[in-house]
Amino acid sequence: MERRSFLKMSAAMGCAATVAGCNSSSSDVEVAPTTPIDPTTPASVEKMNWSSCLVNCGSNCPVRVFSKDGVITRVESNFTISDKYGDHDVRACPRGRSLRKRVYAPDRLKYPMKRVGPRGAGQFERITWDQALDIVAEKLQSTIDQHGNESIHFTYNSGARYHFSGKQCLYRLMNLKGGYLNAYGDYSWSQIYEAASKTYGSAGPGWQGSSVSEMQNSDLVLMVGYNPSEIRMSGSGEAYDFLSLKQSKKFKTIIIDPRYTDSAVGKEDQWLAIRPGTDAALFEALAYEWITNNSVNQAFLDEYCVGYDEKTMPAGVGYEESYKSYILDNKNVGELTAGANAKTPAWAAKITGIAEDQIIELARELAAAKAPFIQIAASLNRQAAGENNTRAGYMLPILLGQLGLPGTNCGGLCKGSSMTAPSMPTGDNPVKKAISFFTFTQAIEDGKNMTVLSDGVQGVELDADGDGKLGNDIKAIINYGGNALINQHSDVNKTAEIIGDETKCEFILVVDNWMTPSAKYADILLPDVSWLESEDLVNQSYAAGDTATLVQMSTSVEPMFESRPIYEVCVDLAKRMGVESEFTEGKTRQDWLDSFYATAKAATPELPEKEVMLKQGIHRKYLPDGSYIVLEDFRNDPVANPLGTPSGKIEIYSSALAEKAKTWKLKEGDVISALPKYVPTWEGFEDTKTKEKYPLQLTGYHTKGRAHSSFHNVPWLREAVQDAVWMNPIDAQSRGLVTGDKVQIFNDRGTIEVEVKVTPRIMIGVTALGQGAWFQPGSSVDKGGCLNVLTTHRTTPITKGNPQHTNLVEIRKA
Ligand SMILES: Nc1nc2c(c(=O)[nH]1)N[C@H]1C(S)=C(S)[C@@H](COP(=O)(O)OP(=O)(O)OC[C@H]3O[C@@H](n4cnc5c(=O)[nH]c(N)nc54)[C@H](O)[C@@H]3O)O[C@H]1N2
Ligand SMILES: Nc1nc2c(c(=O)[nH]1)N[C@H]1C(S)=C(S)[C@@H](COP(=O)(O)OP(=O)(O)OC[C@H]3O[C@@H](n4cnc5c(=O)[nH]c(N)nc54)[C@H](O)[C@@H]3O)O[C@H]1N2
Ligand SMILES: [Mo]
Repeated sequence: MERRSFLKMSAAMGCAATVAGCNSSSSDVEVAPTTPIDPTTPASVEKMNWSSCLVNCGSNCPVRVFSKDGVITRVESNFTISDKYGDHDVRACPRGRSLRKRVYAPDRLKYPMKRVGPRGAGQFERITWDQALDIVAEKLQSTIDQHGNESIHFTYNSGARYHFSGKQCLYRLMNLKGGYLNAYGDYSWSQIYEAASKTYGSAGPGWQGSSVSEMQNSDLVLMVGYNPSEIRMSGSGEAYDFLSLKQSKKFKTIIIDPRYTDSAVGKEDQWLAIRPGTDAALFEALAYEWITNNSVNQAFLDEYCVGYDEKTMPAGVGYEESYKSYILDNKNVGELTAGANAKTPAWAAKITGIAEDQIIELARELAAAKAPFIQIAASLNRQAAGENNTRAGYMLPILLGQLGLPGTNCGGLCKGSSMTAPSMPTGDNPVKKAISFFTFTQAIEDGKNMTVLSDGVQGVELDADGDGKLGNDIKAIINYGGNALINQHSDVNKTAEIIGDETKCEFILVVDNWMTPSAKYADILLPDVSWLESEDLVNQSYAAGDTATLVQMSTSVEPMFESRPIYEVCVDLAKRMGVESEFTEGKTRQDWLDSFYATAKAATPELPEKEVMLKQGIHRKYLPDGSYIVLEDFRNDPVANPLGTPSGKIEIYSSALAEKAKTWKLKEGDVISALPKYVPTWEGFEDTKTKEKYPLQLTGYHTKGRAHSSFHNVPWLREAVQDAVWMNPIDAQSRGLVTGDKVQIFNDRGTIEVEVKVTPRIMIGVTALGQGAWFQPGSSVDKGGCLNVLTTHRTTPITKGNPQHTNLVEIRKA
């Protein structure tokens, strides 16, 4: 790069010469931080490009990027249309609006780098692109030759939702080279997928329930852990839909959450504080009330479901294994008397912390509602018994027969509207073996001995004893656009040990924009371009609520320093690895982009020509496919439209799970059950043994100030949203803590230091911390405040997923 433009960019970045990843050049980069831009500067002297905030919050918001002489001056959101709901702008939240700070962050990666110190220490030296790509190609090839394709693994990554030049390019390259070890599931919804597919026959109804718009036809919206105001913040997003519909005052809202969230704060009709991980006990008590008061929808249960009572049990399974018998703890058909272990409101009150009379009242209100809209949020699936929690939640609409009808939801997450924008085709992975995304650390340590029945390995041959082994370890990792190599994965201290050992995983490639905690573990670290330096056509992502969008991104500024788009990097790697023509299919970068645009236009004919889109930036449509009622077809005609379950019906009793319960090898305390059940778990409220040492429950949440770990390096956002652990005044008083105190949160896995926020917005005995702060290695106390120092590698029982909201801790003054 020319020295002049390097200095200009360094100036824009306020580059601190000592920051890792920013230190390779001489001290001539020590310049004053960015001069503030006069907000009255007329736009006419600036250039404006459309771009998009491609973070994983569920919406890819459009942003307008203003620049002058090749330097970004400001970022604004979309305000071109109107504020009328349904015809509204799609305005980015403060994250999207702070993108200038992120592009010019001092820890921006500038050059390809090679590790020189111990792995994880963050010591690198600058190398050329040719040197870097030679090493990467050689390492990948030699790993394939020595250990096989199944020893190469991609860690989970959701940080850059590009369609063209993103992670798909790397998957495509590796598929052309014989593939890699697959991962199934994800940190967001693994246990939901399992719960929904066992109950409804596909994962769809779980992560795609009814659209938010159906709330208009509801009289009671029950939000169990659902917090749109903090997790769906975009201008097109569910928060805006929810609040706009809420203003119509047609429906009552009841929120069940350990925290008094922003979705509540005065707008809710009722907040019921619940202990994390105990929702299933509440659901069972509601079931008890409905069964004993004859308010279950018996006709619906008889016609549409399997396993409620003696009438619909699978062949050979008796009433005593039915849901009704379980709830009543009564083995006699037709009797409503409660056994000693009946799931009564009094029983559930002790577990959940919700008073008995409030549970009874909630049962009454839900039963009386004409069209209850029930959403069981993903936070319940990120608990130690996540699969059972979620299945138990689906029982609410099922027992009431309130699904497939206007204004109702099956318990799933709201379906977002969508318009098609194609992505780089990845091709098929020739390797069929797969591990749960969450067990990659185990597969590095001892993948060879991971099995189907113990560890949920998929796609392997079964031995004579009916089990099958993965048979190999992970030897190389590709980490693109993700921070789950360490920061977003659990038990950071243990993870650091595993990935820090070069004899186990022999090669780690990281591609990112910033010197993140995961980037520090790279052997080769490659600098990607940022969103604002990229051209792409992206859609609304996966959870943009009722407004679908297409956004035409164009490059606002040239790629900074030596950063390069991953598409180009993959072409160069493909050349080195002998698959260039297969990779490019003879197309240029522009050919790909043009063909993607043509495909998008074919799917959405009213999309203007690209020239027009470059100027207007966004094409949007409110409910392009109308309002969606989940399982409507099945409800209308269950014979013509059977579900994908073995019985074709809603499976309250799952024979597939009954079989797994018999055959799978589980850790002590783990439960797989044919019926959805409340399970008292390790490090849950009822784990009295661990509570002797660590008496406080600690749940994570997705904070407004970041998306996961993304945007942690934007000081504006750190100021706007405090990273503090929430604690009830009663718990604080007994520990002598006041708001603003530095505290240490600790358990057997580690200690972190953060501030405390003392607030009645969290229930007694429970604490909560926003996840995603960056781990700061090097001392026994993580001063970065990364929640995952405290979380465990132990998996959920069925999907071997992430129970990251289940933790017991103690807190003391630092
Ligand atoms: N304790 C706890 N842990 C959790 C969760 C929790 O609730 N509690 N939530 C989990 C969930 S649901 C998820 S989805 C995961 C998310 O985990 P990740 O998918 O790892 O998400 P991020 O932390 O946002 O990391 C995204 C990375 O992408 C990088 N990036 C951004 N833009 C670009 C780009 O243009 N190019 C490249 N190459 N890189 C880019 C960012 O710098 C960042 O390092 O975290 C999980 N971890
Ligand atoms: N601002 C922001 N938005 C995001 C993200 C982000 O990082 N930041 N991440 C995005 C991604 S990838 C995902 S997967 C989603 C995650 O979406 P969710 O999984 O729904 O988000 P969480 O914040 O983990 O949990 C939501 C609420 O559940 C509560 N909660 C925790 N445990 C329990 C429990 O056991 N029972 C009940 N009833 N409530 C509980 C928390 O206090 C929190 O208020 O958010 C997306 N949106
Ligand atoms: Mo997620």
